[in-house]
Amino acid sequence: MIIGSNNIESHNEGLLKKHQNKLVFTASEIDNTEAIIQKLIDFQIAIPSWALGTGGTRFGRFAGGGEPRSIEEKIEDVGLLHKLNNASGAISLHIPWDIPQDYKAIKALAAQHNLKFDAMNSNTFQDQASSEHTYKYGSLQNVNKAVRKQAIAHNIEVIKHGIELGSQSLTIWLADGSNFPGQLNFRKAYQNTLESLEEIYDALPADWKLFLEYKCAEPNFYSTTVADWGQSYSYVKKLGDKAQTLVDLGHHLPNANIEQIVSLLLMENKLGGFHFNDSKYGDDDLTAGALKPFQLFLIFNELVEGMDARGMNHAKDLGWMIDASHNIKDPLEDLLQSVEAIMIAYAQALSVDRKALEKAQEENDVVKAQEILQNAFRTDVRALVAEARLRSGAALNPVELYRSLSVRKNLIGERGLKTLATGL
Ligand code: LRH
Ligand code: MN
Repeated sequence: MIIGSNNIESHNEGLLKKHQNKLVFTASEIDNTEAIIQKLIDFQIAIPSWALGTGGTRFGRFAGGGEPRSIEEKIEDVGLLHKLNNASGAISLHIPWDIPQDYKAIKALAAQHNLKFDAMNSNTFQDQASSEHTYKYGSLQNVNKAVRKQAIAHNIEVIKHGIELGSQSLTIWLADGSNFPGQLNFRKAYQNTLESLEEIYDALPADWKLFLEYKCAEPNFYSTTVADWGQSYSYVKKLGDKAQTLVDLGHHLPNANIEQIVSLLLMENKLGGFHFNDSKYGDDDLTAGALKPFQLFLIFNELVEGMDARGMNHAKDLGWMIDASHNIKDPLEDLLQSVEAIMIAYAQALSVDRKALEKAQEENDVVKAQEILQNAFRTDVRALVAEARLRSGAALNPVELYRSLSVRKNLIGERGLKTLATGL
């Protein structure tokens, strides 16, 4: 299904007056409105290829119909999102769930939808029918050198796919760990993992990055070999400048101060990027900003502060990706909501009066400092996010247009009700 610019224009016409009134009011509340709008226009969030179908849990999966059956249809779906919000300009592939058969054709199709290929994701947490060795007891940590060799070869194969597609980064998430005390020698598991990562690191092209994603638990429930920011940092510090830590918001122990972790990794120039989502209990992979919007704002507040302190380019110098799983919502509507929530948190962080905040902090004026941050969080910046879309040819209200065009009904018409997308 293709959404035409005429669909966007007629949708925006109906909403323009109300939008302009809100924009005028918002601009009267926030100083650097124009600069914020430009930064929002430049900010692109990569969409995970594995989150375009219905996700599930071990207790069940309720497919919604019209799911993409191939990498081509996944690119079309991300193209739909990008047409609606002009803020989803990249797709992040997961191998072997999305092995490109014809690089040239896939690149041409992505270009047709103004999409780039963001980080490639390897998968050494599932056995493939063709696999000689099992990852039951881990991959890069495995006591068996042949298993580690297989996992290293897979990651190098993923890099090769990425080079052909124009990607410039590899995300490694390791399910490796143990379920019971005594099962694993932590020191040997660390050494095996480091040596294996070094072989993968050596296979990286000069202009590539390796993102090492940490996770506190699941699928292992006693120890995880890359369990937190500190362990990931210790690996990427040893690997070299091309290796950095990836922060998946759902991968922390309860009450972890993620914004402080972000601040430190940025200071150490070891923050590679994000997997945005939200959660209340575990790795729930829910819509970004749906449960803890203030935490998402605080994370962007540290990002703006830390990136400006290093003179970094907000749009280009970090990996901005969503990693979510849609068990009960239309995957495309859920992704539109996640992009919106991320844009709102970024705009709020850009509206913080940094000079006044610094002054309050230097004077230990705690109340003043709090008031400055809470004022930014309580300021409605949605008109700025919508204006950025309007100026870049997208829809003022993407979810509303998605529904009024009955996109899901059309996709079911094209693909059928029972289609299942590859992924989790
Ligand atoms: C692990 C994870 C990782 C992906 C997977 C789909 O929980 O966050 O980023 O490989 O989800
Ligand atoms: Mn993730």
